Amino acid sequence: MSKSISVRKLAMCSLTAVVAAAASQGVFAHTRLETPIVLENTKVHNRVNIGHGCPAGTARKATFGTSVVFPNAVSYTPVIGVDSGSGKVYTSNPASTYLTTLAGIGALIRTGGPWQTTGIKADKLGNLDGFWAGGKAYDQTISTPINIDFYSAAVKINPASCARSVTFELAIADFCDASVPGAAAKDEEILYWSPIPNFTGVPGAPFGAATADAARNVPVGPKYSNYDGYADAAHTIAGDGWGSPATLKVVRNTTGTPATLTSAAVAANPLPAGCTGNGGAGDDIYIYPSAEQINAELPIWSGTQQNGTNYWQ
Ligand SMILES: [Cu+2]
Repeated sequence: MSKSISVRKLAMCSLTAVVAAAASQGVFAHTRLETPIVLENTKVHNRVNIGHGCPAGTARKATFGTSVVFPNAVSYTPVIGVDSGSGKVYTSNPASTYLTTLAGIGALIRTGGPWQTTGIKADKLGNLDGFWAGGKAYDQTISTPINIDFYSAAVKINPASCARSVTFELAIADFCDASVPGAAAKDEEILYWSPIPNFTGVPGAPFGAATADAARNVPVGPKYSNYDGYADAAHTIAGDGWGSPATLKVVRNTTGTPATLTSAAVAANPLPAGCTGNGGAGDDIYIYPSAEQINAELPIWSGTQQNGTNYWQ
């Protein structure tokens, strides 16, 4: 008797835990990478996880597709921030100052995953800059995240730099209604996880909506890209979408990695002498895709190099 009660009680607790987990996913899980922090020079089977659909409120609208862009520093000039311990500061140094992997950061894996219709995005040189996927509406009111598989590249940090990490800021558009043009879309139609480089010294900053208010933490100013996602000021939820991009942080392997039974040793990439950032631990570097790249590559084309039929812009 007591045994059956305790089993029943256990089942109830489990159910409560599941419901609580589902609820917190709806509130807290944004569109983010499954593995957002990786070691340098390490290719990772990664995923874009779409945690919830479009607003308003808790009755999120179903997600129909996504468009994902990684910064490219070969065909475009990204905006770069350096944090040496007191916040990001703009630098006009080229990305090659900090990285030797300048493009080709995200390569779609054709898993036959949640969306059968997919495409890759590349620059004119064929560097992989991202991908899109869509074609079926997934109600995420209660259900699990939607996962899009891709490889994040083995990114190398320039040994001569003082970078201890390099973080790529992604531009992502999640579609709940892809029939609406980007410039006119409200949050309930397209949710933009937009990288907005609002920090010290960025030319043209601060960027933001003309209808900004302090409660939503949206600064006043001009747009950054055409896909900032503040067309619908009323529906912008703090922390959701605007200025809340998914990120891929690459950590410098300063110690090296010993050999294991299944892997070879990896040599250390120590900081050079004389690095002063963060008390000598090195600088944190942030790479934002240029507005030019977002405007060119976030739209969806049938061709891989922004050519062929335009499906959405
Ligand atoms: Cu969210």
